[in-house]
Amino acid sequence: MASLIEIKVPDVGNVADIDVVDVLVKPGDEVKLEQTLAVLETDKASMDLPASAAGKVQEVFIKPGDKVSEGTLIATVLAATEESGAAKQEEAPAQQAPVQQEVATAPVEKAPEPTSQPPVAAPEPLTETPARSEPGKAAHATPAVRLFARELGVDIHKITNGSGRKGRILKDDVKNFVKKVMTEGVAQSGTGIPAMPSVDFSQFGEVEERKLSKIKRLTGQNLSRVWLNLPMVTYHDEVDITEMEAFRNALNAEKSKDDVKITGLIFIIKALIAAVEQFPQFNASLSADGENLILKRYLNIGIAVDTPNGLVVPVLRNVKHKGINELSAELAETSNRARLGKLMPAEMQGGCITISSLGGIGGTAFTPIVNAPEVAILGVTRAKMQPVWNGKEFVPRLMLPLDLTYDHRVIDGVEGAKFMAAIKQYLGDIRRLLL
Ligand code: CAO
Repeated sequence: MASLIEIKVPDVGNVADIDVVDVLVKPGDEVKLEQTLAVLETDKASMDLPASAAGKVQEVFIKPGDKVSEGTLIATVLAATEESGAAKQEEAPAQQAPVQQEVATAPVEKAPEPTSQPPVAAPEPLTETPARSEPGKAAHATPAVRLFARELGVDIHKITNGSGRKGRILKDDVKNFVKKVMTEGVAQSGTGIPAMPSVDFSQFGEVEERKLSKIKRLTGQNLSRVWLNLPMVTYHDEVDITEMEAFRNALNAEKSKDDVKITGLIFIIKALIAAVEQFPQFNASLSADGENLILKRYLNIGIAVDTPNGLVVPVLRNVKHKGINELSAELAETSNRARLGKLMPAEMQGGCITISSLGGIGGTAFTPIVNAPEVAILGVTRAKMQPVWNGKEFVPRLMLPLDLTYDHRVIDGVEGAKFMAAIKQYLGDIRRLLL
């Protein structure tokens, strides 16, 4: 006996119009449970939509380029009924809704948390949304121009006067529309920053144009907004982690081959927790009117993770009472899922302060951008052995460079320096974490 299962986009919070970037199955394909049916992309992550039932695909209702929301029908699957467990399904025709509330656990991004400090008046969104498009009324433009507009996120229906024959919308009209919106938006923000000119690089040599991933595009927009809105200062220092490293190596030596190894980052997380408890203004956000500081009694730490689709920031929750091993296991598991694009939206929300570690790669210093509405971010680059003067002689010590960027509206320079000094104390002598 077989039953027809409708696979729909599950509860995705408040996010609508999620891009479908790839559809990996077609009618007639046999799919296994949890096999990826489609890849969705939101502003922070590219995510797989897994099959919540095994069987033969009957119909696929989406294609790349579509936009989906919670409840959108993805596909129907004819599944062999099993007697046990969640796989047991009711037989029903595909049209009969809802046949079966198959809740695929697709990690789809929720709307970003409301920020406590709204950005300056942003340019009017360029993105085409079904709500704004005039149903049934096609814009007067060739498919190539429509594609060009879509790539720039422009709602072609908003371009009213095409400069082509009989008002046809041309590529230049799309470019001019973008320029106009950007310039007006910047003017509204009061920054007066002129738009970057568009350059035809092909006049200098061969070029290839590659589309940025959605995460990169939206991360870029967010970073620019933070950069323009927050007066940020980055304070650099370095800390002697020779003893900490000896302890870390000793701990790792006790571990078996299959255990998660402890990286230095875990000690940095512990030191950051202790420092935040000492300086609660670092676990705060400005209220929307900029008049009050919202101090948080909970502490969640965001960790910037590099993934093939771009930067994501999963959040380690309620870290105050978590130990080194627990944090290590959680970080390894979370960053692994981040790289596979399998993070749930909620896992990237609610951070209080972020760490961006480039230490596994190198560097001597950098200036990370605050993950607003948080007020500070700690950057880490590569520790290296250095000759350090101890009053009598130079001795080899392992020195770790740290970079603290903070929102200067909330954190004073002295507070920043004291906060860094506390982190240094904890990392320099980790016994202090017990105090
Ligand atoms: N100094 C010296 N060595 C370091 C180090 C440091 N500061 N930090 C990490 N390492 C070493 C680790 O000990 C590990 O060594 P072994 O392979 O010998 O065990 C190696 O580098 C790789 O570490 P890792 O990167 O896998 O692990 P981590 O816990 O240090 O970091 C994570 C985890 C998820 C933060 C990291 O993998 C990552 O994605 N970093 C990129 C973050 C990013 O993109 N930041 C930029 C954002 S823009 O502001």
